[in-house]
Amino acid sequence: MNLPFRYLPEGLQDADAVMRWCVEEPLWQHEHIQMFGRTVVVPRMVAWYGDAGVRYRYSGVQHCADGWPNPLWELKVELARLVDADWNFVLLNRYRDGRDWMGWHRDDEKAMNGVVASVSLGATRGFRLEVGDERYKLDLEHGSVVVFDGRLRHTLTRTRRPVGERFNLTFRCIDASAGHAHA
Ligand SMILES: O=C(O)CCC(=O)C(=O)O
Repeated sequence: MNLPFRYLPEGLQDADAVMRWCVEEPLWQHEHIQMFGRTVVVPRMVAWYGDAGVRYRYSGVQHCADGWPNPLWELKVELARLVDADWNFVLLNRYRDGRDWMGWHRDDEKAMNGVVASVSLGATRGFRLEVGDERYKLDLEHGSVVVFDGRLRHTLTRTRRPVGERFNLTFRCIDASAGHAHA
């Protein structure tokens, strides 16, 4: 069967070390975005890195990258070997517990090339991907990588189950020449 994603359950060599880094180092932010004409605080925390000067704009907010700290650079190199692709930006999401989530959406900004390599660290959480009438459900485990076309509708679901913290790192390729990628 031809699936619209590739799931590598134990894709990463040193998931524990990257997770420790995620707890300690990034400057995690509460993000405010525009939705249906209103400003809302997103139910998770975010951070981002990438090639210096690369800008990724979504939901009315500009995100400008300023380089790759280790271990993210090493992780990017590892992923490029696993999946035959390369990225110039990574968006980090921190889901503090089961109440943090991400609603159905598409990452279909003009500047974004479709292929996303999405790394999961920490608690297992439910991910859904929709292609036409089909819905696919994946439980994303610690140290896993899922590769998919970010332009497909997808969501990270909420849960009432007591779950620990989870980090998600989506490696993306932003086209710097697409007009609206720059401020
Ligand atoms: O946390 C996840 O696994 C999903 C993240 C996501 O959908 C996104 O960053 O666009």
